[in-house]
This record gives sequence, C-alpha cells and structure tokens, in this order.
Amino acid sequence: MIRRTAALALVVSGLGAWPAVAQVTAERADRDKPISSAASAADVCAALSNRVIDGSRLAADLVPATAAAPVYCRVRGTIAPRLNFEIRLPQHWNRKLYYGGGGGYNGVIPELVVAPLKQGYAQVVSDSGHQDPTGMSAAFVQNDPAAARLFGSEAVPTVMAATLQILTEAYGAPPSKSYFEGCSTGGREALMAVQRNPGLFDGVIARAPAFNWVGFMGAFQATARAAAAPGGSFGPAKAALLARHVRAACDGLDGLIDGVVANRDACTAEQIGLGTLRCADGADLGDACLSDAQLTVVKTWTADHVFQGLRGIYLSKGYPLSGNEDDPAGFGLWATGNGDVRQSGYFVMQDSTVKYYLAKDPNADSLAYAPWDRNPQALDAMAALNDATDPDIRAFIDGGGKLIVWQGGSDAALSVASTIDYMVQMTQAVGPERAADSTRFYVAPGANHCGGGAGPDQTDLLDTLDRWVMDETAPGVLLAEKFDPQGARERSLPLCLFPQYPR
Ligand SMILES: [Ca+2]
Repeated sequence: MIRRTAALALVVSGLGAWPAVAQVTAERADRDKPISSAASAADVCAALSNRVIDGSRLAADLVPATAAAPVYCRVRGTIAPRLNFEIRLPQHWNRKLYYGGGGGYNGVIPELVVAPLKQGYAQVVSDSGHQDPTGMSAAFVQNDPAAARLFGSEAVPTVMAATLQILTEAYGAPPSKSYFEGCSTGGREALMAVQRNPGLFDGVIARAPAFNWVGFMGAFQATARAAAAPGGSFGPAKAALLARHVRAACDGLDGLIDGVVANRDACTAEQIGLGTLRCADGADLGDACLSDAQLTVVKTWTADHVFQGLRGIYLSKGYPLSGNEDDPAGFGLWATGNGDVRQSGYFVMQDSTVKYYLAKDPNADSLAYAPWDRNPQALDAMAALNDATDPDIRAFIDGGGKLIVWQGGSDAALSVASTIDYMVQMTQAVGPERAADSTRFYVAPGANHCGGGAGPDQTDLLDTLDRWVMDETAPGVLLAEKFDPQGARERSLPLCLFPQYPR
C-alpha cells in the first residue's frame, strides 16, 4: 500500500493533470450515493456517467453479457489533447487492476481481454495518444514530440494516474494490486514500465517484448533489403523447403518428432548445414534448392546486427531457425511477405520508421536508406524514446515487483535470441539472487509471435503472476496448451524455465 501510494504520488506530481487520490477521496464525502468495492457494473456506470474529471468528460455505458463475455461497465475518456483510454469494470470487482498493452505502432483501443474480466479485474487500455486504424504507422511522430513521448513511455503512467483516480471515484478505494500484461509493443510497454516507472505495477507480464526498437527495426530493414534484392523473393515453396530441412536436422534432438524444435541450443548452423540447400552455381533452379540471393535472405535473418549510435551500440540478435519457417503466419507474414516482401511486417514497420523517425521524409525510399546507422543522432533519439533495454531493474524488484517474460520459440517478428540476451544482461545487472527471486523467463517451443504456431502457445500467466504476488507461490514449470479453432485441446507441453526445454 505504501508502495502504491508513493508511486501514484510520483506519477501525479509529474503530470499535474490529475488530482491525487487523497483529494478525490475528500470530494467523495460530498456525494450522496454510497459506492463501495461491492458496487455492481450498473452502479459504477451510473456513478461515472457524464462525470467530468479534470476537464475530461467520461462516457460510461453498460455492455450486456454475451456468450463470450460477462456484463461490464465501459468507461471511455480522453486525456488532453487526444490520449483515449477505455476502462472495463466488471460486475463484481476483485479489487485488482489489469492494464493491457498495445501492439505495432498503437493508435487503436485494444479489444476486450475476456479472461481477466471474468475473474473480476478492472481492465484498462489506451490508444497511447494518437489515432490510426492500421496500427502500423509512425506518422504520428511527425511534428508531434508529445505524441512520440506518449508512444515511447509516457502513455502508460499517464493513463494509470487517471485510472487510479477513476477507480477511486467508482469504488471509494484504489486497487489493492495492479498488473500489466502486453505482447510485442505491449511487451515493450511492460518492460518500459518496469524500467522507468518501477513503482507503478505490482506485477508485469512482458510477452515477446519489442524492447530493442532501434535494433530490431534495423534488422527488419536488413532482411527486407535482402528479400527485395534481385532473386531474393522467398515464396512459400522455398520456405517449406527450408523448414523441412531444419526439422530433419533438429526436430528429434529433443527426443520427440513432433514438428517442434525444442532443443534450440543443439540446432546449430553446423547441425542444420544450410549449404546443402544451395542450387548449382547459386542460380534459382526451382523449389528443391535455394539460390544465393535466397540464401542471403536466410543468412541476413539469422545474423546478429549491430548499429552504431553516438551514445552506444544498438543490437538485434539473429533469428534462430526453428523448423517452422513454412508457417505463412510466421516467417512468411513477417519476414518475406510470402514472396512479396513489400507485404511483409518487416517492410511495413521499417518503412514507417525510416520515414518518420530517421529520414524524417514521408516520401523517403526506406529500402534505399542505408546504412541504417547513417544518422546516429536519429538512432539515439529514437532509442531514448522507445528502447526499453535498461537491464538494471533493481528499483522494480526491490519495491516488491514480480516480472514474467514469455516468448514463442519460433517468433518470426522479434528474435527470441534478443530477449534471451536481455534476460542474461538483466540477471547480471541485478544479480542472480534478485533475478531468481523476482523474475521468470519462459520460451514456448514452436509458438509464434504472441501466439499461434506449431507448438503449444497458451499459458495463463496472469493467474500465475497473481498467485506469485498474492501468495508468494513462485512459478516453476507451467503448462503450455494448444487449442483448435473450436476450443478443443490439441496438445500440451511443459513450459519450462529458460534455458530448460521439454524433452
Ligand atoms: Ca521435437
């Protein structure tokens, strides 16, 4: 409680926009309707509807129950000038807050996360301060440094300050515990909160964190350039060839031929022997071999990339070959565009990044922008905004915070090797005792970026985190499950603490 109050005061004093909880509580006494933490969704909707809190008028409406989700009160507001947030209040509040992270370049209000609502969590999400239905454009940073700062790190503490005030308005008390969970950009927001606002959350789940923004964007561009080069087009048949080759070399190294390479450390370049896939003379001779240009795509993708700023270097570790490169929603979606690189996630994200952060020219040809570190000041500026690479998270740990980091072993969007590197550095920075006491790291073999893929991708990390925070039941080996589209369980695997793997 001391920790929470201190954190809130810190956030509020830094903003000036939202009054402190103490003031709100005092205002409460003037209102006639008694509200308690037992208030129903309809009660809190009635209490909050049309309330003006520091210049922001709240819209509150009751969302009826559906087959998928229970009834809840949806509260919408805007923090000037245009930071939109949405709070979802359950029928029976469990006195805890769940903050859900964003994705890509944000710009949209994330969808309802049903499981925490069913468990009685209040839930909050935001668009992080700009509006863009594609969620993949960095145009918002053009001539708007405030929007750039909100996306980088400031949206979460700003929305948290408002949310704590509104929950206090609704229930007469702030939450007893606050958790953050996000994937990709949401995972970056999770680590950013741990690093820059260490008192904000009692527990944080960072899934597939996009934490090394400068590094992985540069790696995106490098692979996109290779795939855009003459002969570099990498279609589904070539991806299938590559995946079969990797599985033949590595699938059984974990003791089970199941289409998933769990023993990734043993699946080395020597074990894989990519050279045997080369077409005669390096020419493209069909779908049974790879041309030199196509091998360059794979080598660029699996290589480490280091970019030089004035303040230091920016790193992206190579992507491990997982044997799941034939998944059109993984390697195909992100890296190659299934044969048309301009349709790939890499191209789209790096293109917007070059145009609005680096070249600062909406008409720039992003693939011609080379080398990636030609403007080191621009790299440093983007890193200062967006990189959550600080390994020293002692302030978070020493304040009692718990951190769970998760990533899919065949994540083609963000390299699991970069996350492994961060977790090693973090452990060195805080010391192995603190890391063992307060952090957990899981790699789910065969799981894609944030979910999907050949391997079991589903684990209830929120429940795991909550039991850790509430009961001090430290997580060990968990269960990863995979469900078919009808919700039936297809298979499961143990979810081991890194660097262990199921065998
Ligand atoms: Ca296997």
